[in-house]
Amino acid sequence: TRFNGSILLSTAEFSCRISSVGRRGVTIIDERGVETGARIAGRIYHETKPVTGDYAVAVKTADIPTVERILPRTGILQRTASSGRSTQIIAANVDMVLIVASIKHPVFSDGFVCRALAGASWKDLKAVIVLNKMDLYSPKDEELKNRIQATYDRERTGYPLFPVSCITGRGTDELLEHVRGMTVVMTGPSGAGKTSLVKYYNPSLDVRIGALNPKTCRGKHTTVAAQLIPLDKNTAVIDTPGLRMFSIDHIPRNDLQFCFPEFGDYLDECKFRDCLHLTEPGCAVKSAVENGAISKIRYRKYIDFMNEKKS
Ligand SMILES: Nc1nc2c(ncn2[C@@H]2O[C@H](COP(=O)(O)OP(=O)(O)OP(=O)(O)O)[C@@H](O)[C@H]2O)c(=O)[nH]1
Ligand SMILES: [Mg+2]
Ligand SMILES: [Zn+2]
Repeated sequence: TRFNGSILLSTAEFSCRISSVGRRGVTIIDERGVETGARIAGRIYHETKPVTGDYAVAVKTADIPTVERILPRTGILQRTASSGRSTQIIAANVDMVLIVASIKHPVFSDGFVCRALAGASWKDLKAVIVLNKMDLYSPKDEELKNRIQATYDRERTGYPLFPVSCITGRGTDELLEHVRGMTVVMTGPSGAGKTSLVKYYNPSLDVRIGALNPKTCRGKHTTVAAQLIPLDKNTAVIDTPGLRMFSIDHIPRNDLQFCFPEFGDYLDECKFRDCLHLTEPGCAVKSAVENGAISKIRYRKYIDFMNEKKS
């Protein structure tokens, strides 16, 4: 036996990372960065179903390796599954979430961005907003751009915003510097350009990029499974399928207020200790919205999400 970091490995075992999960098996990346297909030992499915980003231990067997153990996870990104009945782990062992939206095509959605930010915050993950397709920006988009910048103002929310373009490369160096040394997971609506961004960073990648539906200007759900792509030895990005909605039904109603970082300073100042910042008198959050310290749009989304939740 030998130690690899803190994991005890027998001679036949090696440590690896799950880079994608398919119906029949998974792909793994070993410590030299080589990716291969692997099977999953049957009993693992009863313990921990593997997800993209998992660290694992595999054994070499005659044909392809077998994954025998999934190591404990840190930093998972979850959402409520489309059935609404269970939570789904989108990716494991991530340090940060990149919420990839576009200035247009498809149209920018505050609903998507605010839900995804709340979902990241719920799991204590850092998050950044990537505003893609800036090459399509024209002077008539100025109002929208200013509006987005004001709504997600880093000074208030703590979320950095990176305007980028996969066509001109604008902003991509700054974004890469920001994520270096981490595993980051991308989420966003279909067609926002998540796969285009990884392809920009790694042009030799064999991944599909899909044209938008010309009528709706939305994506066609080109990426169908989460895939981990190493960018350098210590940096990896997980590309995921575009979502119609980043559901946050799994966040308890009373906890949603803590998923809006800019509410933080005001939460203790409300008149009632159990204030949910809806219609209660003496609410410090509402006063902050009225005097402009908290964005009206962010607060409106909070109210919408609260109203959607059955208490
Ligand atoms: N003009 C412009 N088009 C872009 C940019 N980035 C991506 N696109 C286009 O947007 C479309 C969708 O790109 P994808 O990378 O497949 O989008 P995605 O977010 O991965 O979509 P799903 O896999 O369906 O979730 C393609 O036609 C891309 O060429 C950009 O920066 N500027
Ligand atoms: Mg894609
Ligand atoms: Zn309040």
